[in-house]
Amino acid sequence: MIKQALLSVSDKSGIIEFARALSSLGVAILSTGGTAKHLTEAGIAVTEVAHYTGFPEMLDGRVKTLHPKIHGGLLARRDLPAHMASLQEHEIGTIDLLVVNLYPFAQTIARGDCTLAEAIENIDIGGPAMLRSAAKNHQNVTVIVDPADYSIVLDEIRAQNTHTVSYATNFRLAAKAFAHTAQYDGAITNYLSSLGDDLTHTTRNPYPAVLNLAFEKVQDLRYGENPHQQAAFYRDHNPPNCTLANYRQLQGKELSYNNLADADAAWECVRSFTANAAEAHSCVIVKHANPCGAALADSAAAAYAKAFQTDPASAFGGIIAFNREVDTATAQAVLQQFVEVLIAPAFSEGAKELLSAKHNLRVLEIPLGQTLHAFDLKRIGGGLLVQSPDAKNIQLHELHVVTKRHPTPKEMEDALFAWQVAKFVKSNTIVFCAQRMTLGIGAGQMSRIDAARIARIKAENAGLSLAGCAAASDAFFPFRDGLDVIVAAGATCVIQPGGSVRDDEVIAAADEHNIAMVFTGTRHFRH
Ligand code: 93A
Repeated sequence: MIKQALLSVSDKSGIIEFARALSSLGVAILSTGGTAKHLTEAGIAVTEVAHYTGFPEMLDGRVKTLHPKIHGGLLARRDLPAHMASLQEHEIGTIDLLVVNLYPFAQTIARGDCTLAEAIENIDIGGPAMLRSAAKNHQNVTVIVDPADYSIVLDEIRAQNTHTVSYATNFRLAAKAFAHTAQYDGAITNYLSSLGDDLTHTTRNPYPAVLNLAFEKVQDLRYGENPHQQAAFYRDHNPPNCTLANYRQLQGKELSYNNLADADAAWECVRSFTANAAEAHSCVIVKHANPCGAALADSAAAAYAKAFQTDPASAFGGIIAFNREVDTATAQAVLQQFVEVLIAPAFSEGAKELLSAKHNLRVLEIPLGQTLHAFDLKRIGGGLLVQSPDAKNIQLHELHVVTKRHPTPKEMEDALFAWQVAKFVKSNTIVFCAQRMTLGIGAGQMSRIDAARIARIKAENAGLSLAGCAAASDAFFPFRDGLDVIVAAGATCVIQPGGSVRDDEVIAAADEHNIAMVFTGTRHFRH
């Protein structure tokens, strides 16, 4: 039951009408200096908090409501006799409704001429403390931060002759109050960190506060994708330890923006093989965010040799990732080429020694594991797109052979390998594979048929035969033309999601060519 309310607002819009309505319902009103004056002038009876606590507002208003009589009244659990006895012992009344909105920090710093001292004075301390007390005790207390909620709460109080607000409303308002204080602290964090580490406050950090709420800044980077762009690396507060953000750099030059982005693409792809083939060594070479070679083999060196064969020209200056320890033989092979970054869960002592001769080469150690980060974020103009990561790994029982001819076990193995790599290639994607290695990768094309043509050209350039190989397509074929190119190149088995309105046409084409085709029912667009 709402018997006593505390009103302390910087934004005074609607407060007179709300207070008058509360008063007429018999609710006693406590209020801080400015709010009390505003209400008294409107003829509403209020008790000043200073009078109520017996303490004057102090330190230029820095201490107004920070008192046990206020926080005791907000925090006491009405269902616990011990809490109620404490209130009684200290002559503290319950506060059942709290209305607070905070010092206008964001508006203050938005003024171009705002000084640091002014900004600091506009950091509200007592307001957020009360909001948090009331919101924590939402079982018993109604908390309002937004004038838009005045009428909702009033309607509820009036509707119940017990003068109560429902638990559902209290809960919703509590969440809103915590969101309000979190945003408020975010704005303060943003402002203070924007002043930089330099205590003369002459440099500015260009990155917004919201980043500090969800992430922590690891470092500023020399530049972004291009030298005229500013950049920094932020990581999750608790990133899964098998993700890139947990790299340990053993040697080499400072990592750049593009190094980090490409290293992530390589690491995510290479570690994805571990779940399916626990014993195999996988190697992935990435250039400009796309794999340009991927392979599985019985040793790291063999996996590297196969991955490198796919596209030696593109592998120049690439990022190379392994899912197993890099040994001396592998280090020796890798050092034959120009490599930007080398990543593995471990490096043998011999490998470390060899690699150290190339002191510019960046070598990263990351623990192996399967955990994914919680969300993918992508900036768009004026907003943000959020999605769960593409964690789908196809299970054998989900595969559906749609052609008259079934894949041979070898074709099926090649197809599944191709499918796994395709997931990590930018769309539109066609990947040719055989013998657990990529033979040609067509990445990032606007049309699927061109992705197929490019994958074929890549294989030809590398002198690799596509006869009898498998091909994966990250999404369905809208027409049979893409499939025709793939079959003409030599593939005898195709794996793709299916789901096109022209699936029948595409399946008929596959039957006409006497190849095997498997539908996964899952698409792996990657943009
Ligand atoms: O300076 S404070 O952080 N110290 C306090 O104890 C305190 N209590 C409430 N600011 C405090 N407030 C804030 O005063 C409220 O959050 C509200 O924004 C403002 C209302 O002051 P007035 O009623 O004097 O206009």
